[in-house]
Amino acid sequence: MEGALTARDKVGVQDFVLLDAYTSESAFVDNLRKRFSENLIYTYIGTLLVSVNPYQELGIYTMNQMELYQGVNFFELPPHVYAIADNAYRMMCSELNNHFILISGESGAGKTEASKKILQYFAVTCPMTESLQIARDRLLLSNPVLEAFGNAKTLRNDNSSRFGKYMDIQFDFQGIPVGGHIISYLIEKSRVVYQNQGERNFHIFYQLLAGGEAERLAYLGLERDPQLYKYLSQGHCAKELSTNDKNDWKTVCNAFSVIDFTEGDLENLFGIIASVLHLGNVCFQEDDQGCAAIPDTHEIKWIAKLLGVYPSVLLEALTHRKIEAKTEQVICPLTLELSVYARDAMAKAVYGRTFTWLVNKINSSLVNKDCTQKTVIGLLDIYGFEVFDKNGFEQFCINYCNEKLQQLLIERTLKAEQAEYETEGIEWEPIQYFNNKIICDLVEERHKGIISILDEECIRPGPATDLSFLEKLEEKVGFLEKNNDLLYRHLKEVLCRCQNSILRECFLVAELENRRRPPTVGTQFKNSLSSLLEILISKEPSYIRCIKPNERKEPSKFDDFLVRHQIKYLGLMEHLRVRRAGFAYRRKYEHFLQRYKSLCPDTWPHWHGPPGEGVERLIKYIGYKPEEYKLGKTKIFIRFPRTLFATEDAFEFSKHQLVARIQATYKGC
Ligand code: AD9
Ligand code: MG
Repeated sequence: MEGALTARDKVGVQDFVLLDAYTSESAFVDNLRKRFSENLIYTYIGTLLVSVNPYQELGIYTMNQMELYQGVNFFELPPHVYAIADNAYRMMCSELNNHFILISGESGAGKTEASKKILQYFAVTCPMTESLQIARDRLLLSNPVLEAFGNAKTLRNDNSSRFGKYMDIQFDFQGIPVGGHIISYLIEKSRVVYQNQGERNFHIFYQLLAGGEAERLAYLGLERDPQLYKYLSQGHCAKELSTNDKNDWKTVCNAFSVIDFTEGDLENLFGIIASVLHLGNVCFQEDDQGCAAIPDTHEIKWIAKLLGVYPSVLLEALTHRKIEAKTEQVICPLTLELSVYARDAMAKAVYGRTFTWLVNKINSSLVNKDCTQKTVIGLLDIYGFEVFDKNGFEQFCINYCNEKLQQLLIERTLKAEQAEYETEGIEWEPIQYFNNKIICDLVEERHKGIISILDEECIRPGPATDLSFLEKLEEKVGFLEKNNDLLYRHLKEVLCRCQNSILRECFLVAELENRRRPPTVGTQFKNSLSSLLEILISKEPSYIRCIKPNERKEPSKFDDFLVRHQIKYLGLMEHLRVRRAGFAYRRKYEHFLQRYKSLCPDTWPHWHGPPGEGVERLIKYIGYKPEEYKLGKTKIFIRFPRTLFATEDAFEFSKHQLVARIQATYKGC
């Protein structure tokens, strides 16, 4: 008995529901810290998994571990991301319904790593046929490709996802992964043209330069040194990850070959990547009339070659603007400032749409037409909540998205809890919680929400500035230009008519004919979020909440203040309170019996009656008091953790006794 208690004191409890002082934030932090210092990075709150980034390889993702967690009852083994994956998978197979796993937490907390571990778990443990191996490999290899184009080094994370990702893994009726589908959200295009101090552009640029074959670089007109490119060197850390870049390039190239990219696709794709780099090096000068000119056309020639456009046409489009009058078109020269704006807008549009093309291309390789009956597990790895000293439009969108998902969790958790008590026939008292719906409304409400006001400012005649927007909001944010995201028509025409086949798919001529203003970025984002929520609402949820232990990306450092802050805004205390409001613990009769049957002579070694009855006998024997528990239709509900503790200790004790007895028997032999 003593031994078990000491162990608990040292390593904490593996489910917060078992914390005695469950309302205390300090006890919560203490428990996480204790476990973290023992390299136990996972802890449950009921069925929700809390994960603390260890910033080191812990050897907990081995084949042995994967085998261990297969088909095992959730609470039988220490908490693990594999248990979450396995549980969703088993439920999907037995109930033939769809699931999703929502992974949240701030930037650098370990979301992307968790999602990769889950995908690997399915790839390794699910049944497989030879013909479907390629589907599995493509699912796995879509990751390095999307990370190369969508991730970047930021101050918070060396491999920060700069897009949101929802991935459906599709399974056939035998539980074999047969295909998938990816939806991406709002890639951070502004990074293509500008990076903060200490940050980089998207990995792919550096990978191409570090790892690309000499002939390829020569063909693209590129030099190896990233410092030579303006779009790569503003953060002053272009060379920092260069060894990884070289290796990652190989991984990405291998992935491309498995995901069905032709040599032609790659030529076009890297033609685009290279032309973005050339574009960044296009320099403008002001002529006598105050108009922009491009004195050195070296870069223009390379872009023209790579994209298949006439150099003179491109040059004109970068320095002039077409204005449509009623009957004629007038071509006006641009000022230096506007030319720089046009150049950067082109780079962002080209990169952003190429990223969407890439996702579509991967999706077409993940389609499985032969399999009609499919269930899915969706993995949502969205960019984490982030706050910088200076926050822009991106942070606004990212954080809004996190608020929406938090709202989903609150509603689903409470709903699920209530529904469970109802179906099990147990009474329950609803509890108070902070519903962040008001925050979401503030952003998205029609006419009054921030996005509506922002849109109004963007379309209003007369000079709309961040200032006039500010006056309306009376707050210090601003982001008209990013919301508008305008690419001058002149440049759009060039891109629609270029020879690069990827860009021709991305910029359709029909777009030129459509005179209506496209929806703003904020509105598009709001709409795509609401369709994401529709996707999620129809599925059974599992949650992983990731926590970042320190700001320095270091192993074994646990910053109490930082962790406490995350616990707060992730709503973990509330989640725990909800879980504990009625009954701290619940377990299916079969599972409860299976674990503790050795404690009662009536149920040990075999119980032959209905499991509910077996549990009744068992708890009577070990002496549960009536106020300590309730029996539902299929589950036992235990009100206080100490009750389960006592049972658990008794179980440990009986196990030790059993082992001692066996050892004594063998000694005698
Ligand atoms: V962001 O919102 O995309 O900026 P994430 O996705 O939450 O962020 P990520 O998964 O990329 O963070 O983790 C950051 C880094 O922490 C990884 O590159 C690893 O170096 C490290 N990490 C995260 N999880 C683990 C883990 N389970 N084991 C070991 C880890 N290292
Ligand atoms: Mg990530």
